[in-house]
Amino acid sequence: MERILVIGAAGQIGSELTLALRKIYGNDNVFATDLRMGPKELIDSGPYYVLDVMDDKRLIHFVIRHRITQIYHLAAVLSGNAEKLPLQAWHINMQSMLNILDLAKEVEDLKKIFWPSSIAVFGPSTPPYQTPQNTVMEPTTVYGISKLAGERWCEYYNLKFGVDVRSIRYPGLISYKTEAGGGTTDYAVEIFYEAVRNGAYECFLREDTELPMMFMDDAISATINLMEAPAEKVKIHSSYNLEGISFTPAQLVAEIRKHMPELAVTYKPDFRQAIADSWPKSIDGSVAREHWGMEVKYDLARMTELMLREIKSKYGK
Ligand code: NAD
Ligand code: AKB
Repeated sequence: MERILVIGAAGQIGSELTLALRKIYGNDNVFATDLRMGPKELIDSGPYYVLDVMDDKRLIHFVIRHRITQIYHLAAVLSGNAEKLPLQAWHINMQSMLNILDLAKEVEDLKKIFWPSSIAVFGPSTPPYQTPQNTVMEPTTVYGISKLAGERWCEYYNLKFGVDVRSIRYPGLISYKTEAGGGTTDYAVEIFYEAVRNGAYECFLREDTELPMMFMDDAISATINLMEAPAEKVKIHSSYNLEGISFTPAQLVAEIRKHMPELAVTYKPDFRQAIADSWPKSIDGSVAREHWGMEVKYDLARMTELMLREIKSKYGK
């Protein structure tokens, strides 16, 4: 029987992934943890604990006491916030993952780790269109440097100690359950909330900034498929490229205006523009498709329609 620990469960991905895992493995077998209290649905549906992943002693006790067999480690400082406090972000992002990889090496029951990487591992010298699985990786953000170093550590622990660690380079994720925080792709979530709440949005990226994105349901399915794939199919233990949809703010605005023609948008690029400019515009996910059958169900039109419907219903509109 699997007993799963989700770290960073109150965040944008964790709040949805935890519920999806509880559906598969049973509510009582999926332990949600975070530095802060999470959404009600998460607390009411299964075990929820406040736990700091940096507290390695408490972490090891928790894993042993609850006989944890898999960890999804989602706690991190994202790209925009990391640029404000680079050394703190480096420390949190690196030390937390090393605590967990080391735990997996030592604790016999702990069989599998999921750790997310990002398109931020790529940099300005990477081919920007259909960025391949293996290519030049010279990130210029502290977040990207921490993700690239993290990928190298994952592969190292797999090669040296046989740790079964699996990873995906998520693009920008778009979802309606929990608002995004601290990232560069967050504009593509914020715009839906502001469109519904105020009918207007000031975008912090230029209108022609193309970035790789994905709807959360596709990302959750990919994550669970990768974690459930037979070991022989998972041939990469650094991280897999994930191909979703690519669009610019202007293209997203045009799609939203098909439903809300009155939406007013202005553009005021800030420090996150330089981060976005250093990232790829689209990703080649053929290796993930070939190895473990990655699939994408949501295109821009389907995602936009669903985001607006769900956020409107959240605000009773
Ligand atoms: P998020 O910021 O929404 O959630 C992270 C959660 O971690 C928060 O709830 C936070 O309270 C918690 N946390 C922070 N420090 C902690 C600590 N010391 N101990 C325990 N919990 C702590 O982030 P997210 O968007 O859900 O991203 C999750 C992971 O996926 C991160 O590693 C991120 O880099 C990666 N990722 C996310 C995206 C995206 O678009 N959301 C894209 C690429 C990669
Ligand atoms: C961010 O913008 O920092 C994240 C990411 C793509 O890693 N959404």
